[in-house]
This record gives sequence, C-alpha cells and structure tokens, in this order.
Amino acid sequence: MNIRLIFNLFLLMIGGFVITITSIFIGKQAYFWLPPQAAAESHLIDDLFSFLVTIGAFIFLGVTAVILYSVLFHRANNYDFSDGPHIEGNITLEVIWTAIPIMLVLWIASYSYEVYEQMGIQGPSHLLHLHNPIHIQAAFAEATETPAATEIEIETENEPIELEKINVIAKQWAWVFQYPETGISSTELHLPSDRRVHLALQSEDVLHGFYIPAFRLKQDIVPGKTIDFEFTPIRPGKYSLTDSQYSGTYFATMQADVVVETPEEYHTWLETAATQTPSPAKNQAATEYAQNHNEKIQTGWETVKPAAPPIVNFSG
Ligand SMILES: [Cu+2]
Repeated sequence: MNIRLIFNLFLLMIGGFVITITSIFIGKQAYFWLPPQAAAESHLIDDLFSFLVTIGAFIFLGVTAVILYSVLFHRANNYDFSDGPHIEGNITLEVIWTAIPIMLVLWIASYSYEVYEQMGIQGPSHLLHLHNPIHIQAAFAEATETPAATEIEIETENEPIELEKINVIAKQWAWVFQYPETGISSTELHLPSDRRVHLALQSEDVLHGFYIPAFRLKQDIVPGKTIDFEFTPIRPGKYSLTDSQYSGTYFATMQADVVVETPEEYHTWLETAATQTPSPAKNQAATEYAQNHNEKIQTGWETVKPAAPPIVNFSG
C-alpha cells in the first residue's frame, strides 16, 4: 500500500464520520424550524421531516466534501490544458449509484406511508376501503380465507369511545363550525385537548383546503363530498386555520382561529355559546366586497359575490 492510498482511506473515514455526525445534528435542529407541536400527529410529521433533513444534509455535505477534496488535491497545474483520462464506463460504479438512490427512495416512501397510516386521519371507515373488499381476492392471497372479515373486527375494536364530532363548512369565503351535539355554530374552531376529534369537512361551492400548520394537517375539501378527518389536539393555545387551496378573489381572508383548551374549558365554552342568540358574524370578504362596490370608480370587472356572513352563536 502506498502512502497516498492510506491517506485517502483515512480522509474518507474521518470525512464520513464528521459528515454523519453533522447531518444528525442538523436533523435534530429541524424540530425548531416548525410551529409548536399542537396535535399528536405533529410528532410523526416532525420525525419524518427531521429524517428527511438528515438525509438531505448528508447528501449536501457529502457532495460538497467531494468537490472540495477534488479542488484541493487534484488541481491541474498552471498551463496544463491536456484532456483528462478517457474513461469508457464502470459497471460496478453504475450499479452502485443506481442501487443506492433506489433504496433511499424506497426507504423514504415506506417511512412516509407508515407515518400516514399511523396518523389515521381519515378515520376508521376510510381504512376499511383501503383494504380489499370481501368479494375481491388479492392476487397473492390464499382462497380459503376472507381477510376483510377479520379486518372489520379489528377496526371496531380499535374505535375510540369518545369522539368529539364537529361539522366544518367551507364557503367563499368563510369557515363555519357546527357542534351537532349541542346544536351551536361558531366561526372560531374550539377543540378539547387530549380528545380525538372527528371533523366532517364540507364545501358549499368550490375546492377549499383545511390547513392548520401547528397540527401539521392539511386536507382538501371537495364540493359535493363529506370528508371524514380525525386527529388529536394535545397543546392548549390559539392557532390559525387557513385555506390551502386558492378559492377566488377573497381567498386570503379565509382564515379562522383555532382554540385548543382543556375539556372543562371547552364544555364551559359550549354552554356559554349555547346561550347566545345566533347573529351574523364579522366577515372580511363580504365587507371588502361591499366597500369595492360602493367606490366611485368602478373597474367593471365582476368578481364572485361572497356568501352572506354566516349566522352563528359564537363569532370570536
Ligand atoms: Cu377557500
């Protein structure tokens, strides 16, 4: 072994070690770049994010280190204009640089899917549809068993006993939250902490997106469909809900406050809201539309007329 080879191997080992440690450190930092973890699901997402940042940092630092090594140790001499060595191909190298990215992509995909499964945000009914219906046998399954039947039993067993049910209505441009058990409505979303919440998402007009960054949850609301959505808020506080799908002129005003409070405070809020007579809520889209239509100079460009301000018990 010559000195050069020993030096290179030593450098590779030291470099690999330093880059690995640094990448893990950067990955841990990723937790601080995001809003507070206000729902149980946010931990899963943040772990996944940290994992992706670690891999990203490792690749970035690895590539940068190789470039630096080449620049420092393999620099051509001044006035050396000759061509580099003619390399025809290297099967081993090509197999390696194809196999590693494939494995990496499969690893990221399976981990992401696992996180999605663990979140169970579509509720137990959705999980049933993911599996094979009773009539259709999977291509690889033994014909003697009906796996779907056992699947159903497991789902009902796991079903949470206490589910807080809330209807969410999205329209141009307002969010309305209905609490069917008490019959009250609100333009502010109040949620009890440490309870599994079941939302039934509906749109009255176009596509909207239910997005609460502090919960790391985002779901499109498709008109003409009721979408079941489940999660568990864990951290009392005030967060914001925004529309993640562009839905027209006053889309930017489609925001609502999300208040997570202890179950006791939540029930007090429900009781207080029930005593209030329903009245039209303040609606920025309707206000801005009226203002624009009262101005002396009219552009003549028509816009979608906002829905009337929602009539709710509680308007924040
Ligand atoms: Cu919208």
